[in-house]
Amino acid sequence: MKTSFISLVALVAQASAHYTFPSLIIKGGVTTAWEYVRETNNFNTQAPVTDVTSADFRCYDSATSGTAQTVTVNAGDTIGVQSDGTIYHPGVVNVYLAKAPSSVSGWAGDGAVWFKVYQISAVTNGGTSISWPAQNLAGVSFPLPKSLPTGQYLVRLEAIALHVASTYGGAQFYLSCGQINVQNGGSGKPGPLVAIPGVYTGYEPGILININYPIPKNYTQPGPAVWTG
Ligand SMILES: *[C@@H]1O[C@H](CO)[C@@H](O)[C@H](O)[C@H]1NC(C)=O
Ligand SMILES: [Cu+2]
Repeated sequence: MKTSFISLVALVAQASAHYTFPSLIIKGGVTTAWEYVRETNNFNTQAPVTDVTSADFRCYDSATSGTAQTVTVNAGDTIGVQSDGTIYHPGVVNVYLAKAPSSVSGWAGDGAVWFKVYQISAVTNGGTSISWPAQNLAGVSFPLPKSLPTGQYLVRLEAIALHVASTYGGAQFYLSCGQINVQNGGSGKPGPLVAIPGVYTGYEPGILININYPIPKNYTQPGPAVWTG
């Protein structure tokens, strides 16, 4: 029963070319789907979030139990987030962290608590070409800064698909939140801190954009600067 359901999900994923991000990459290995990542509403439809002001823009888990286990890592480790397929659409990626006051389990992530630790932007060439290094990746790996304070964090990856982003609300956000317990951390002060939702209006030049014509001369990555520790 379970197997046939999973193969049906795989077929639907191929047909619609959407994707979810159900796994973390820990010590180079891909973890079981929804083990350390909060199950998202679209776990069987792969449909994106398009309203950047909605509550689901944070972790997309309003219709699921939103529970997951928490995996222990060290500050300075390279970890990642893995999709159930590939990042099929042209677009960019941002990875945000938020530190829970204590246990991350069941923590909502309210308030201006999120900071960006990684991004994959576009490559422009003065209007002659634009390319998308995140496109077709299956997973996104990134370093946790060595000075990241010890504690429990939500890890939120968003892959912003821009193929139909030329009208408001057209950009598609594929996102999920994992749970990590960071040990051996430092005394860095992560920032700038933003709220999610709240970080975007949807009118940013990197979100409301026609990527096809005219070819953009430049690309402005949405969100705050990356905190590198
Ligand atoms: C390109 O740069 C200009 C000038 O700074 C800016 O107004 C525009 O929004 C940028 N375009 C994109 C797609 O980021
Ligand atoms: Cu899609």
